[in-house]
Amino acid sequence: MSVTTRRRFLKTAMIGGAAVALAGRAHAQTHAVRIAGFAFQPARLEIFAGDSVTFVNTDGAPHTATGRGFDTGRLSRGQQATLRFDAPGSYDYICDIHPAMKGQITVR
Ligand SMILES: [Cu+2]
Repeated sequence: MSVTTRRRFLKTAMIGGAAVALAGRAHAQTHAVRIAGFAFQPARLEIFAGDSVTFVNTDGAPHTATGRGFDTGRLSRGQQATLRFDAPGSYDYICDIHPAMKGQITVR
């Protein structure tokens, strides 16, 4: 994608209500999930509570990452959204526009 067509926006959301203290971890990490070829890459991701995930759409088609309690909203090509996961659990998600696209984030 070219610099001129690349649009960015940043969205933050807290998953699971109140922020949780990051026990024993000095730095929360931000992980990347690329949306390409109508698939989430990686489709399964394991993170720690307090970490964030940045979803980046590199497809020409618009996509979302939508799960219980979180939603990137519609991402056009080159757009990204960052969501923070504070509550441990397993989060299945889909693309709201193409529900056959599936992913899972496990929060330890
Ligand atoms: Cu999609």
